[in-house]
Amino acid sequence: MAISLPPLPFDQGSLAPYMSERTLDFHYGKHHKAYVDKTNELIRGTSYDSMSHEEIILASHGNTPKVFNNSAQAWNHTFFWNCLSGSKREPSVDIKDRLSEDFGSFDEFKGAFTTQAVALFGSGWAWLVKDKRGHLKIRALGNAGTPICDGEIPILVCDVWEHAYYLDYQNARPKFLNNFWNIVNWSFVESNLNKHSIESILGPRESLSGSATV
Ligand code: MN3
Repeated sequence: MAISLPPLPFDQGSLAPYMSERTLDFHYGKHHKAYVDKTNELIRGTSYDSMSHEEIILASHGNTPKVFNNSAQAWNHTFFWNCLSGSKREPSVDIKDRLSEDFGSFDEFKGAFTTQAVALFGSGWAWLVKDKRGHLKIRALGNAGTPICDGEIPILVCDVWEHAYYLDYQNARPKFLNNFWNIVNWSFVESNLNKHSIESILGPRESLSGSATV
């Protein structure tokens, strides 16, 4: 079935000044939309057409690069928007404790995530994931890389493709990362910590009723 471009889960002006309305106009309205449209164009009339969005990603991985790149980029962007919020709420004590268990402290987690996001060469995504043993890890994945292909639960992501920050920060990725922490949706992060499969991560906005469990 066709994949969808879900509405942004926040008001488009609410992330300013950390992420401008103009950046979202392009990033969501043009880049994300293009990945969705291209995926639907590529899967029409193929065996991918009957799959859920996650099944398309898993089945095309290593087999059909164009389908994988576009469908994974579409999925990653939907996940990314869910990671953002204009409410500027602090992370809960529970999240801080959980991150401290695997990273030493909350600040050490933020530092390690920022370092890997800044160090990723070229385009890609910095992820906080829960691995198969339940440990939290940071993974910097190039291009359309997505942890669901490795059976890991995505917890938080930052898009470090240059299109994510160029209008607001030009080439200053470290500055974008520092400001990213002001717009993280910690409620979404916390809900992901309790997930054991990718099925319910994006909620009803995406059709996740398929059998793409990990
Ligand atoms: Mn992007």
